[in-house]
Amino acid sequence: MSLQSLIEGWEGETVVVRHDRLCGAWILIAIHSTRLGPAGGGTRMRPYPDVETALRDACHLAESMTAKFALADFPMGGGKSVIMVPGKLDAGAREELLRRYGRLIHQLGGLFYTGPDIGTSPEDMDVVSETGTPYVFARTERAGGSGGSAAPTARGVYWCIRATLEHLFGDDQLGGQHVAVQGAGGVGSLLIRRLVEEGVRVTAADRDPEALAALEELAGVRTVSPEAIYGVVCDVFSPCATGGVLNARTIPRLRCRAVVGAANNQLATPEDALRLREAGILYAPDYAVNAGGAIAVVGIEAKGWTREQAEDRVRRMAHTLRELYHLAEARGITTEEAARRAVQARLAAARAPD
Ligand code: PPY
Repeated sequence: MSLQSLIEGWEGETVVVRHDRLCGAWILIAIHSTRLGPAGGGTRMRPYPDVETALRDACHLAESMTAKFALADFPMGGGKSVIMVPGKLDAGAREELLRRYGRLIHQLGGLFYTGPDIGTSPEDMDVVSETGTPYVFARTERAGGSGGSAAPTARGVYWCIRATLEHLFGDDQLGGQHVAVQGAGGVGSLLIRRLVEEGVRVTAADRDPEALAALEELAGVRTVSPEAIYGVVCDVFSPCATGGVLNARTIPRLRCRAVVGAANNQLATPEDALRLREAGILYAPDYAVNAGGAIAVVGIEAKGWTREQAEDRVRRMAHTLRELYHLAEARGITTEEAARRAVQARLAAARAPD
């Protein structure tokens, strides 16, 4: 698909495209909606096969950010930035690119606020904010930020897993359940630690052997290959790595009662929500589950929330998820459709931008 047809076919508001001649990177910022507030979304940095694929990813992820903030009733719009890098950059070139990127964010003058995502860290946000301030969130605590979004994201997933167990079994007390976690990176590893601390058995997989090795000292964690994680007999499958993992190939292999995870855009296609329901698997819409990081970070850094206030808001996501489960049952629709309707209602109730 060409850039032209991608942009023409997208329902979002604005796309910012910058080719960085100095290092060959492409910076693609997708602003999906500013109806609820300025657009916010992380910065994903990685290679892609081509610019079209990178832009499609940015647009799709930006749309999820709109849904995430709307569902959490947080006054921000949805955007996402993708920096498509031409392979691995050396540390100096990478920092310079991040500074040029910060300058672009600054020039946008508040249209887009950013933070870390796959391929970028709170330390990177410190560098971006040198030129991009005040539009950069989730910097390190050393630099005056709230210290990253992985921990509140993991806590949000944790509360949503409990709400899901309660919905399925009538009891949210942890102990003895089994959760299969796909991805032991920033969010996945924190989630795994919390779950095993509370007596949950965890089976984990990650493409990076080092990430798995770091879990080996934890009692209660078993590791399997990336392919085997789908077939683990468990209560909850928790995708905490990349998107598109729930699809026609993987769903028939799942042996879980529910899917509750942190990854963005878990469904490969909208039909996969139906496929999950037909398989008898309760799906927690990803953007209902993984909003904790964005909400806590922006709340603390831009709204002056205390950490306790942020934690309250993160816990409230589990309540919203329970409501979605009930709505889906009452209406005979998928949980994804229930979430989509809730998002549409929030957006419709807001004043259209001038
Ligand atoms: C996400 O939740 O996927 C994010 O992009 C996180 C985010 C969003 C806005 C500011 C900081 C982090």
